[in-house]
Amino acid sequence: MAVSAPIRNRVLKLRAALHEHNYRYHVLDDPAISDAEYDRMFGELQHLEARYPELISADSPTLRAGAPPLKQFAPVNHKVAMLSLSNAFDESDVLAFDKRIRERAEIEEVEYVAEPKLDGLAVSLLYERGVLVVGATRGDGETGEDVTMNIKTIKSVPLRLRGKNIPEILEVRGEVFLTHAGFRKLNEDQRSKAGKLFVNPRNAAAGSLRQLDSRLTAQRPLEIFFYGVGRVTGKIPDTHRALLKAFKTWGLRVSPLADLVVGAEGCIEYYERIAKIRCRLSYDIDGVVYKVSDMSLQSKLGNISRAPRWALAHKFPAQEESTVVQGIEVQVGRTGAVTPVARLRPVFVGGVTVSNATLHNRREIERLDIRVGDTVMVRRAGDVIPEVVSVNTGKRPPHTRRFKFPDTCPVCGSEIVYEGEGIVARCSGGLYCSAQRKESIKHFASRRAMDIDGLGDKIVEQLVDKNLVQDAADLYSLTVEQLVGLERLAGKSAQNLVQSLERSKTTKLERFLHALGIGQVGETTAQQLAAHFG
Ligand code: 5U1
Repeated sequence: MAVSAPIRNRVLKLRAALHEHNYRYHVLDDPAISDAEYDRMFGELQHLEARYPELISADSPTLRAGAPPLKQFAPVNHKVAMLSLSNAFDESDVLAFDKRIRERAEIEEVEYVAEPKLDGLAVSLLYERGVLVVGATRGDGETGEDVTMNIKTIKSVPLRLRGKNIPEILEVRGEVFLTHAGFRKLNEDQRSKAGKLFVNPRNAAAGSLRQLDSRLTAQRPLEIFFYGVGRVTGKIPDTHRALLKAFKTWGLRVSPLADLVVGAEGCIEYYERIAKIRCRLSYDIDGVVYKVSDMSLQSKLGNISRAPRWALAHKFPAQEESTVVQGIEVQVGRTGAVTPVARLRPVFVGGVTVSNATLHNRREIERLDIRVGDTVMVRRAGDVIPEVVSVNTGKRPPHTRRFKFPDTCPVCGSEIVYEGEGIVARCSGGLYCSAQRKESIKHFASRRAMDIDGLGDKIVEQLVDKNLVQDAADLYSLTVEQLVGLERLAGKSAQNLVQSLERSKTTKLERFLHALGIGQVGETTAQQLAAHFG
């Protein structure tokens, strides 16, 4: 029996509404309804399509839930090769790139579109008359894999384009990625079901996109930004900048950080601007990309081997590098927290030389099964403390031993107790433990607390080791005579330190409260207490 007109209309209405809300949520970042309302409409459409399968269409939002597993991915031949990018590692490479273009084009100044280079997975999406028909991985650039069902589960991928002037055949290219939060959530889910943990967001995105069962991909919080075109029949805008604008109106999400810059100078300024905010972005980037904006100039410049002459990836210093673990120790903090630390063969990563990396806690050591002698991947992102992200067990030397977390504090010998479901280890020695005493005095003297000029970490350590101070209060009885004997405190410096200590007595109540290091009283609480009690 034919499906009645009201039901057919209801299905069409639900589909149109879900497309619209998806666009508003993922592309405009301006949702108009609650998640619960969206889920209700989605459920209703799923129910109607299950009841009336003849109403299912290739662009139905219900496809985002995934489909039964495939046996293997079919190959997809990229009619226009998916090129890679030439790399620049310093400013001279960028100057040379801009110079080459100016000379070839015989122009004085070039406009570029600059945008972050996502550390994800390049994909190609083919739209025919506005409907998504094929989604493919890059593969070797000539032939990729057909991951259409998986691509359709990505909520920010439009299944049907919107707006005007859409070319009949439009192949768009972009990068699939996971945000840091998405990556963490995915690994938490994996851990809770004892599944394999992913090393980084890029690997997790790649693993998710290459799932034969798209219902699993649907559960992975994959995202996408679009940045270019492949095969196109019909007219597209004549600058890259206008193309990205058109993408947005068609429902294709583009990086909100894409910008027009002029000349090599503009490119380098952009690089520095993005490098500054890189650590605050919610996803990984490994550089920025510059593209000549004028499309006719792009065609004129053409390609050189596998990369276009009109584009350049300007890379950031690597945030991950491999090195060897030379030791594993535990450190005792101000509150007694015992943190395992890997001592590393020094390695240049994230722009600095790193020789220590945190191993966070006992559970992390168990997860990594890190051992002395292991080759590990170290990550340093922004100002975050360097950490070990993975162990290459294939390179493990023979006769290594599992690290055993100590039962007693390596500094004072007190028992180590466990909190937070046995994950957080704490030395029970309190101020009996010289490590805790040293750290609490360092905190007391620190810039945001009492701000005692000249009382550096090395001096605090000597003061405690030589029993000249037991706690912060003792600092105020120190004399120049006692101090001059210490390393790094010759003559005038000892006098200056005594003066700094004297000066620190006139401070704000909130600083003093913060300096005491009372549990749960951080800077903000200290300010509130001071404001309340005056
Ligand atoms: N942001 C961005 N990433 N990325 C990667 N743009 C960009 N362009 C690429 C690649 C491989 O290729 C161009 C040749 C389109």
